[in-house]
Amino acid sequence: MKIKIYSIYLQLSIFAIASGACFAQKTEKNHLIIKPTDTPKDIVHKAAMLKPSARQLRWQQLELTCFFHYGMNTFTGKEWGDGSENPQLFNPTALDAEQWVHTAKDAGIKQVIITAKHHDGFCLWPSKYTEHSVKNSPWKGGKGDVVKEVADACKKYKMGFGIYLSPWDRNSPLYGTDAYNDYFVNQLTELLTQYGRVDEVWFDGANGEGPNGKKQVYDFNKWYALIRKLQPGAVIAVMGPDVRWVGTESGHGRETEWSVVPANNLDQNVITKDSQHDKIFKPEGDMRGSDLGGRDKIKNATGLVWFPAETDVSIRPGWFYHAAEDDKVKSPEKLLDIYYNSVGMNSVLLLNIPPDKKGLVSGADIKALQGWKKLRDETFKTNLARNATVQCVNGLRLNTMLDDDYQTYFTTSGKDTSTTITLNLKGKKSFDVLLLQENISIGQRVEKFTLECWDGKAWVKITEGTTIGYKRLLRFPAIATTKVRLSLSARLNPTIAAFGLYKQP
Ligand code: FUL
Repeated sequence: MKIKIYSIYLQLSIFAIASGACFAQKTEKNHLIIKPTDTPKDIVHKAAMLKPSARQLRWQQLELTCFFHYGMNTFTGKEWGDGSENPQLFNPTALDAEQWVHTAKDAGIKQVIITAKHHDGFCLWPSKYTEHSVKNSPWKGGKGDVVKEVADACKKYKMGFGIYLSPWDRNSPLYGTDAYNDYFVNQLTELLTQYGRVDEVWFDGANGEGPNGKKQVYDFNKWYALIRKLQPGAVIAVMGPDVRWVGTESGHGRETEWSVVPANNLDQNVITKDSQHDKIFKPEGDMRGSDLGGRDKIKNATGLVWFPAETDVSIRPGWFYHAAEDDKVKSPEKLLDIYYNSVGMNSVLLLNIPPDKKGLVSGADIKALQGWKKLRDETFKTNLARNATVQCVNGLRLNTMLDDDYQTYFTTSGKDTSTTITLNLKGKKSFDVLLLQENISIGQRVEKFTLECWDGKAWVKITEGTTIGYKRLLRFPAIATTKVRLSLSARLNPTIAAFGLYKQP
């Protein structure tokens, strides 16, 4: 199963490499063209100037989002249904979407995504366009709508709301024909118009053959244009232009995570039929390598795009609930490790929490989520650098990196791209976590950083890293010191919106 699931992502990467089309709004220029006359230095400068679109910035700041994988598979015990399942099998006895959303909120999660339709084609809302849905199930006498219940719960608890609509549909007789693209547009339209604001639309890359033996050719451009028209604030992931799959399902992102990556074939002359303002480009190159946007990767690019990473992982071994996996729910410590390796590596975490057959998030998952939240809260409650005295010969607005305002930030004067910032901690402080944030609304710039401490005689290295981006967290053996210094080198004047030192419980 794992290999199969993995293969979807492989198809996804190939899509991104070979045929990914992308839209960007004129007013939100999150992409640019490299001119043939641009030198490597010009390209680095351009990369440092690129900014996320408003929808990308909003999404990045969520940090924690979750999936609810729910549907026919919950009742059949499968991970992938083949579409022949009887709708009568879908029969939760105590479905409570408020419990799902509330559980997520209590864990610090800011946005949820419901699997409105998985690969088996079974719709969790009463779609007009198919009989394969909740309307033909015994649940609520066929009058129920899971998508609505989740959307309403999100409104009640002020949570972001997103939909997963599987392009691969193993039930639809139209799959494999042009008519399927219209069917898909109709379903997407229902989801984008009947449930209020949608904040994220999630497409994966699974692409099988229809009953006619033909592989469906997905009309992604049309779907993107529809989403932009009906829900302009929604980010489109991961077979989409706004959010990139991090490249693993382990919950671990990459150490060097650039949100600006090459977008070759960005052609300003190609105007799509759907919008005068949208342009098409094809993100190219290795979407799963260890560094996608370093100097080496961008030097031969013909275009660049802001295309940030999302790390999706399940709290359980499978994406759907299976009672046999109740004792395999990830521990709070494992979830914490995932947090450091996703959010702490310039990515947004998309943690899957699959509700059970009754229609509830099970006790084991709730316990793990609560334990995870407690560990994070205990660690991040006190920034031990908060009252430090900051010194820097070429720095501006030194103290803004210690306040709680992400908008205010430290930067360097003139054209300085590197700097050293010394923080006098006012007494000996013991810590084992470093937090750094760049103000990405200005761009992503830092390429290398080192944290050192004063041992009374000399500066001693504590930790180091490459990219920072929206957030970088590093753990190391506890250090007790009165003074630290942070050295940075960047593509352009670095920005530091937050600097923190913390002690794990
Ligand atoms: C994959 C699917 O095949 C899995 O079932 C799951 O939905 C995962 C998030 O995406 O492509």
